[in-house]
Amino acid sequence: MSKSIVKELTRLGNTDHTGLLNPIDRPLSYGTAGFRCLATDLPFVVFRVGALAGLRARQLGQCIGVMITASHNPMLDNGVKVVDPMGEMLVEDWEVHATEFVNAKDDEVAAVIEKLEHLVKEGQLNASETPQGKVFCAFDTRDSSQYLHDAAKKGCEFVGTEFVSLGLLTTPQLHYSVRCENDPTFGMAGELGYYESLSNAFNALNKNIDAPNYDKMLVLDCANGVGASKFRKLLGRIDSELLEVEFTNETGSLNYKCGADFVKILRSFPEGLDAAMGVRCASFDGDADRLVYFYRDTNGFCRLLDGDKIAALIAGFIQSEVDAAGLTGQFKIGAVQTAYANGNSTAYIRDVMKIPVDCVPTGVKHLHHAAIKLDIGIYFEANGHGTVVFSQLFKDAISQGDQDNVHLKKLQLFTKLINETVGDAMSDLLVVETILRNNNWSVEDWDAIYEDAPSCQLKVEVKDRTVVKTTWDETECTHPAGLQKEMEELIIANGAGRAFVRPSGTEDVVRVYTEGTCEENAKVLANAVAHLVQKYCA
Ligand code: G16
Repeated sequence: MSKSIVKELTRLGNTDHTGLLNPIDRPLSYGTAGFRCLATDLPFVVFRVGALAGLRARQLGQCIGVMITASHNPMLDNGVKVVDPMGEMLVEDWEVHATEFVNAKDDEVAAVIEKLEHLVKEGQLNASETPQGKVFCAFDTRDSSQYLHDAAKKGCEFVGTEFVSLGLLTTPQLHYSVRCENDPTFGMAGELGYYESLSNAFNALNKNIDAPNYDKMLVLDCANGVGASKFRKLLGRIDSELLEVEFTNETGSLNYKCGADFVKILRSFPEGLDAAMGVRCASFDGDADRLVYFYRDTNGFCRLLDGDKIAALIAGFIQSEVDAAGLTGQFKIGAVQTAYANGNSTAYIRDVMKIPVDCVPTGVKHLHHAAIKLDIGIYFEANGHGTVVFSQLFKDAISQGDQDNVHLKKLQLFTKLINETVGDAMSDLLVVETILRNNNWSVEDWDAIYEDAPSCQLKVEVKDRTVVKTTWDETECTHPAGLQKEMEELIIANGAGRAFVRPSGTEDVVRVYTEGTCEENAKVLANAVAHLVQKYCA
């Protein structure tokens, strides 16, 4: 950890890490990614979140996770989020408690803790024995992460709950471990269990498949994040006849000019990666919960295969395996996207593949909730964050069916290969590679399943991004009044397309997304909308 950051954190967060006192004069809110801001603002926040997680663990008598990361954000940011017992995001009413706890003035903290202790007691009344609960905590490679981990430990111990440090992990590895700890049928908690389960499933799904169009060589941009060392460990358990990886961006500046977010937004190659034509490349983000693919086309341009294309690839594979296994029509299969999904991906999945598509607000918790209503719920955000979830009904059917049916077997292995708890770049990468080999596809074959509608994404810096408000599904802007109307006039003047804006939950910006008749047209529209945002937010 760099000495200056420790010094600064210590100054702001008390020497013993407790940071109980709130030195911030602006409200913080538990959003899609938990609390996220400059690391120097976080010690007291993480201390309180550690305490909150400890109370939640005791309320349920189960293991709860605390992840310290700011994902794709720059090195100087950090964040903290809580993982609920099944590896899912924190339940909504506890998000409200978290916001209240963190914003409590110094003289209000005791009352908030008392209220939460009351919830713990209520939880314990409903339990047959007094549950203890524990907290698993992990962190990413940021300079501030270890320090903040210590603050979480102090907070958790402050409320008397056992704290177990899992050290440096990817975010999805922590989600997976929490789930396994509470539900051992899911797998073995911890890094080793994770590697075993994924590599066994991958090796079994890929062996003895003759796929001349599939090239086992992949170039991987690790965003200089935690995914680099963790994917090396996972790869060490994978048959080298099946997959070879050239690693780039392993130890440089975190997320700087590289990583999934950089490649997705700029649609260009990350720094440090110069791929030859047609070579399959992939990018993780800083905490390895997002994945995008890309390659250099015959014109030398970077072609992006984002979360939408990954979703379409997975949906096609699952649908054909379900049909081949003789299960057609027996289970509800669906895809879940957000308003950011490329219009042509939605049309392809819904109209060509005939798989229903649901649209929900940004944030993995919204996608996850919609997906678990299905037997096979495929959810992906365009930014590369997504996974597949299966109902118990479906899992029982594939495990109790005819074990000589190779397609049932494949589906069983697939449920082990994908990390159902949350979007996971390492697991999703192995899923994509498996499907490409099974389909005997090159990256160009995959890219050709549909053509993306020309689109553009921009970030607009404004004084206060929270003045921008949208409808539930984020497709229309409700505030500031007049902005939506002027945007619609711009779309008409532009000749075609769509446009929407929303405040980011992880960065101090308003995001603009447009689609148009061609790249230039989408870009012109995006720039015009960005000017409108600046005007209305001035
Ligand atoms: C987090 C959430 C993602 C969501 C993203 C949105 O991503 O986990 O589900 O898509 O925030 O960010 P924004 O609101 O800035 O567009 P991550 O990868 O940063 O944890």
